[in-house]
Amino acid sequence: MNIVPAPVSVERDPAGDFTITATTAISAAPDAVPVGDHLAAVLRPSTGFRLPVVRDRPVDRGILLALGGADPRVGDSGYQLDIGRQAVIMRANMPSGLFAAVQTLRQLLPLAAENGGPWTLPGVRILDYPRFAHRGAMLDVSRHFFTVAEVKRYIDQIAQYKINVLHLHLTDDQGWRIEVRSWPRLATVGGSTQVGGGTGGYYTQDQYRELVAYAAARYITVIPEIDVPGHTNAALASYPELNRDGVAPPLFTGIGNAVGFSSLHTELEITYRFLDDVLAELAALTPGEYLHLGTDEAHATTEPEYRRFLERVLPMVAKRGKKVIGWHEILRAELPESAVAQYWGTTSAHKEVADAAARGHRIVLSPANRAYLDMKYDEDTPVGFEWAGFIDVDTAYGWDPGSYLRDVPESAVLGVEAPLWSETLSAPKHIDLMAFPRVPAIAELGWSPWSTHDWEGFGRRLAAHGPRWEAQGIDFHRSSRVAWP
Ligand code: NGO
Repeated sequence: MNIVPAPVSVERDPAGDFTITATTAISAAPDAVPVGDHLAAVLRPSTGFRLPVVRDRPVDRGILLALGGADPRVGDSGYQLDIGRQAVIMRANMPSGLFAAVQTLRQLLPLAAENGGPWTLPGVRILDYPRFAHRGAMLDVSRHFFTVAEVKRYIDQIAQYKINVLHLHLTDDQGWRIEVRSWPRLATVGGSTQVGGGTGGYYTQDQYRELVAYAAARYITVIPEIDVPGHTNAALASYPELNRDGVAPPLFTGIGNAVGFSSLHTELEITYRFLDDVLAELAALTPGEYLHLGTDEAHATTEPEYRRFLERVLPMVAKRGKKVIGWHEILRAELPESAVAQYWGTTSAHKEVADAAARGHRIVLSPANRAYLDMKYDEDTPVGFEWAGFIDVDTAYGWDPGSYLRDVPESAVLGVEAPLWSETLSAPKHIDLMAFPRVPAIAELGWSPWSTHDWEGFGRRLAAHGPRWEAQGIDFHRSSRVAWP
């Protein structure tokens, strides 16, 4: 069995194989009907079977989605999956757990099930739940814009690996990608281009809501990022009044070595009116608990300015009932304990981050030399950067989030996240290439118990996913570290 991420425990029962047939039905607890529908939607096109979803009715030979009655260890996100000759039974405490069970079930079907038959599932008893609460993927839609359909496609890809957070990097120097009704030029001007020029794009609030709902239906929470005070050229270019001299700089379509060149003006009062408006609209679009403020590489802001800026902006998030997350530079400011720092450094010791963990802050780990999906695999990778080194899939997989940063204990680690920055990524096929097979590696670090960690075994399981990705049209990187079939 080639389940990724590896489950907590799997017991095989060779006598218990279950075959999905034309008469198989799916019976779901009332609150689990949407998950039952999702399962049916995955299975129907390939099997051609009807697979009716019934509400909580006993079915003769069928697939059962039950809420409650699971081993207490499964918590909110885990599940039990029992496959026997007569039935497939999934049990969880919450629908999100059943959704995770469905992802496992999907991987247990023979590959033929992505385009043929027969549809036999191996007899198993699986108990499974995540190691970390936050298992994220970040997509930079600012440097290059990705359409709603393209982001949905990525959501579908990552959902299969039990990722539960999609962090959208919505603003940067090269583009502002979310409609803000009180400051409309942000999107219409700031979103009108991208790296290399071209038309860029932005999400209307309705489109953005649609993305959030699409993710939520897959138990993925969207964390929106408005990157401030640096990385703000697109905003400054949209509104002259945000600039000290009242003159808007030109739109920026480069990549440039001048990272961090732009900054909101921390001494201008309009800066704070602007951000209060933006964050009000963003909070209203966000069912999740976090708003991401970026806060990285504010090289054009002095230390006291940076601190005073955040002192003014942090309450704007809090008063809307949201918590703040920022890249780890945010720790330079005075923060509420609920603030989360996202570590993107390249060393395995970081004093400010360790001190923050000791003060009670939770940390999301995105070490750039392990988890950055925009790093090349090797010198032949056609897109990407190499400033944090080459990251082949064994490197992406080969670290323990629970002990990676010195003096950051596992209890302080909220989870892991794989950022995909898009300076060099102009097409969905580039997302495929950079995310696969590394996203499954980071997903496994976030989900699976450390006791399952084993590069050989992971590489073997991963290899079996290659043909599945092919069947799904994912143009993945055939890393030489993996013996693809
Ligand atoms: C850095 C920088 C981003 C770049 C990225 C490229 C962070 C947090 N800030 O990561 O603006 O896009 O590297 O790898």
